[in-house]
Amino acid sequence: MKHTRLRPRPLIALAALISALQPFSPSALSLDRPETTFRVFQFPADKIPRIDGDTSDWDIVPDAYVIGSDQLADLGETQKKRDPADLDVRVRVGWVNGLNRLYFLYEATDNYWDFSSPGIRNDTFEVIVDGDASGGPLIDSEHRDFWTPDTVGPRRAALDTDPRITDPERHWAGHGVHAQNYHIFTPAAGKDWALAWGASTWTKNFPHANAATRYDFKHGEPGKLTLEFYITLYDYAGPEGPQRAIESALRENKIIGLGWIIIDYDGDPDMSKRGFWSLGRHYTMFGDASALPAFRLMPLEKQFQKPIDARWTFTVVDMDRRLVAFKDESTGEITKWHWDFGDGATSTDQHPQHTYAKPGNHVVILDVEGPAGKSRLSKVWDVQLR
Ligand SMILES: [Ca+2]
Ligand SMILES: [Ca+2]
Ligand SMILES: [Ca+2]
Repeated sequence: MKHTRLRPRPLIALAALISALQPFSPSALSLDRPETTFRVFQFPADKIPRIDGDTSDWDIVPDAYVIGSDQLADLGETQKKRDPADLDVRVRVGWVNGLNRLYFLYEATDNYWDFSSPGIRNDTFEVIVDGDASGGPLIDSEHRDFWTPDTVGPRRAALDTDPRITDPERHWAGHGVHAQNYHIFTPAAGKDWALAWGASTWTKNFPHANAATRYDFKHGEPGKLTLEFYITLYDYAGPEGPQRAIESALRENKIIGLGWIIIDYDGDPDMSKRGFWSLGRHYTMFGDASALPAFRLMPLEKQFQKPIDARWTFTVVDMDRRLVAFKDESTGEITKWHWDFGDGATSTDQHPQHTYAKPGNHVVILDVEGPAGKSRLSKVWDVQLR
C-alpha cells in the first residue's frame, strides 16, 4: 500500500519523537494522559442533536464539557506555539444512552482555510476513536515506521514486521477494523465529508454517520466553521460492510478511547509547515489506540433526571420451572419497593425472584417510593411463561 498520509521525514520525526514524547509503553487497557479524564455529555432522549449545522441543540451542554485549544499540543515538525489568531477550536462531545454513537460539535476559527485540493491536503479535524478502549494499532503497515523500541515493546514491533503477513493483508484485516480514524475535511468542498481511513470506508455513510457544516469563507480566507456530526463506534467494523459489524456497547460511566488532531494548512506549499494539533501527547495516537486520551460517558446531568423513576427488567432463569429474576433499575433515592407479579403474589425485595405456578402472560407492576415521592412502572404481558 502506498503511503497516503503526509509524514515527517524520518530523521526529523525521530528528533520530534525524542523531544516530544514522554516515556510511554502502550498496552491494551491503558490510555494516554492518565491525569485527565475528559467527559462526554449525555443528551436526554428527547433532546438528541439534529445534524443540521444549527448549534442551538448544544446550548444545554454545560461549559465544563467544552474542550478548547488549551488542551492541544502541536506534535508536528514545526511544533508551533499556541496562537488563537492562527487557530482556535472548541469541541463538545455527546452521547445518548441506548445509541452507540458519539455526537460532536466542532467550532473552529482559522486565519487561512485551506481546502481547494481534492486530495488529502485539506484543513482537517481528525478523530480517532476506540469504543471499548481495547487499545492497539489501528492502521496498516506504514505505522510500523514509528514503532521503535523507544515507544513500544519489542513484541508489538515484531508482530507488525512479521514478513509472513503482506501489507494488503494487514490493511484489510486491521486498518480501521477495531478502532476508527476519520479525517473530516473542514470544510469538504466538492469532496465527501470525511476519509474513513482504512478498509471499512462504509462507516462514514448514513446512517452509520451523518454530518453538517456551516461556513461562509472561501479558500484562503479567515473565518469560523461549524461542524456537527455523529459517528457510530465499533468493536469490529470489517471491510465487508455493516452486516458483520459489532457496535461498541456504550453505557453510563464507561471509559472510551478518543482523541483528535487538527491539521491546519495555511497556504504554505511546504506541507511539513502545517499545524498538527493533538489532544493526545504522542504522535502515534493517529494510529495506535493505546495512545488515545480517556473519555467518560457521563450520566444525565441532574436537571435532566427525574427525581424518582420506576424502572425494571427481568430474566427468565429457568423456563421449565417458570423461575423469573426481576431487577430493579429505578433512579432517584428509593426506600420502598413493591412488586406485583400478576399472579396474586407480591414482594417488597428490591431484586426479587419469583416462581410462577402456571403458564401465562402476566402484568407485572413495580411501585417505588422515596423522599421525592412515588413512581410506578407496569409492563403488560412482557413476562410470558409456558
Ligand atoms: Ca443541530
Ligand atoms: Ca491557521
Ligand atoms: Ca488553515
